[in-house]
Amino acid sequence: MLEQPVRAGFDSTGHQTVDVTVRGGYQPDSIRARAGEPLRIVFRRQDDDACSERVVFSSPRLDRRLAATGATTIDLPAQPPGEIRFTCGMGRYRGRIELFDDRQPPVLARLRGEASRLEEPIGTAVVLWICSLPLIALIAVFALDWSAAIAVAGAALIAWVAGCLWAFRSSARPT
Ligand SMILES: [Cu+2]
Repeated sequence: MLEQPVRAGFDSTGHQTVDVTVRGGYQPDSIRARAGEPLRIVFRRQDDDACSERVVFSSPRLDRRLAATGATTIDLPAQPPGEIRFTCGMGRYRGRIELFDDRQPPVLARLRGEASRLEEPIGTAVVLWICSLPLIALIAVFALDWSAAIAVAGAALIAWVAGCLWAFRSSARPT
């Protein structure tokens, strides 16, 4: 039975940390924490059930005795994104830690930002180009042959895109 995940916080010294009460189970039993940073878990026993005596982590493989009174601090080294499970010695108390990565690969993030920046001017340019096609067709009928008309249409598309990129860039305000 899993509760809503509890997000690990940061203590005054900058350690990623979370408190877990041990009483008939782990509270919270579902934790979200940032991958790639050490995680400090402070267990506090509030019962003397045999299940509260030990805590076993799946990865890194750790088996620790919990002090009968007061707090037991367990420091997990930085881990890649994924899931860590922790249980009592016989697997009756259960908890899980979800390690998430909140950083995007920089190249991907930059490409995405660039794409969303270009979307508007290029969309506008294509609409303007389609609107100008009848005019180009009209000119083609009277003055040019069809291969020349296609070249003119291509040049018009390039001109619209360049013009819109320039117009949007010069109107964009720095934020
Ligand atoms: Cu147990």
